[in-house]
Amino acid sequence: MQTNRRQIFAALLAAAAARQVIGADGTAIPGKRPMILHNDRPEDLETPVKYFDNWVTPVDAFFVRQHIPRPAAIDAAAYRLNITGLVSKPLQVKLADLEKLPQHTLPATLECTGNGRAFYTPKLPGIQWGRGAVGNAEWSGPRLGDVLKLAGVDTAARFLEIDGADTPVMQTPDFVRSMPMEKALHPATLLALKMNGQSPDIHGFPARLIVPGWDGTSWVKWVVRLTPVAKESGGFFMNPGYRYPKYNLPPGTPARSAELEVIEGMPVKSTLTAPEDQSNAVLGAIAIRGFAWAGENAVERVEVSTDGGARWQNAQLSAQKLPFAWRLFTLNWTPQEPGYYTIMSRATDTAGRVQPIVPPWNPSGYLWNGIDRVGVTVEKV
Ligand SMILES: Nc1nc2c(c(=O)[nH]1)N[C@H]1C(S)=C(S)[C@@H](COP(=O)(O)O)O[C@H]1N2
Ligand SMILES: [Mo]
Repeated sequence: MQTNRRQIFAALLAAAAARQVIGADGTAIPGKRPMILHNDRPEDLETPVKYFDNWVTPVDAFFVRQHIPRPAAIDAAAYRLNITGLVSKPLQVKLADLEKLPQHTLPATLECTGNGRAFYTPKLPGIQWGRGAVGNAEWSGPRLGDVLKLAGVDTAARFLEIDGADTPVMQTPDFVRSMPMEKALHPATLLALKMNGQSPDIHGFPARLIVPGWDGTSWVKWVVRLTPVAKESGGFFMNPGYRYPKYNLPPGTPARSAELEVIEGMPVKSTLTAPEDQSNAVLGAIAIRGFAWAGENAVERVEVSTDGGARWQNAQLSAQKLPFAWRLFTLNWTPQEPGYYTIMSRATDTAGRVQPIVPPWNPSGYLWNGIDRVGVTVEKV
């Protein structure tokens, strides 16, 4: 016991020196800076907001959500992607075949459906994600439509079922998802082989889906099977998992299954990254920063308030106004007096959707997009 403790302590120190995440058993999670650890096996890692200074979130700072243990290391040469179901000819595609197809690069924001669950009242079970189950990366690979064309999709296929190499354990069933064929064949939907020009690594090596504008649940990692089907797939992660009320429910109430539907697009949302919540600042110029995103739309405007929402002013936005990807915002603020300030941010998208003060309640704590807020104490030195 004593030795074991000492070994774990040594591993902790070594991992801290190497800027890695460590699980409760002292094992390092490869390739990650210190993250907010929700679970270590399988890994659920949240990005601390202080890492969010760039438009592109580095792979070593990107959040991780795994429902079941990630597969044992996949050998690139042995990897096969099975295309089965409603196709002209079932195929086994090699990684080299995917690399031969035209490659496209798309910046897109990936957000876990449960990001912000911790902010719902009443409290909900499930991972208490705060602000950091989201990231923006540049994804490269063939169009999913070009991959499917290799096998030829039947006209009877209305949905695409996707399975990853991770397999069920004990009570947790396999992570299998489906999406309407229209979204699967959309030219922006990719089977990414690269993330920020690197291997996707723990984010689904060698191939993971990019479903721009849709919540993370559809972005299947470690893809090993694509199956065009006639009907939406069943399975735990389609039903009852990842469903959202068709109309708003009173806070704290459950939903009947007939009142729920599959989550597809994401709402408009902004997140403040500076100043840090509950921090102190010196009276003078203070930079307010953050990022905003809007599912399949682009961000049109971000307003910031420094007085608890009484007055709002437009923040400055990064130049690129793209669908699917977030925009950074900044506002230079010079408070005139010391004291405690509540800073808030509110995004509006190109479709006119505005971030609400109170997001609709839902029994699973999905899609939190309430106006963000941080508190800062400004002191005269
Ligand atoms: N094969 C597989 N794909 C998956 C998951 C999973 O558990 N297994 N989790 C999904 C969920 S809910 C999210 S939010 C994203 C997270 O992607 P990341 O770990 O690359 O951040 O992957 C999705 N794809
Ligand atoms: Mo998720």
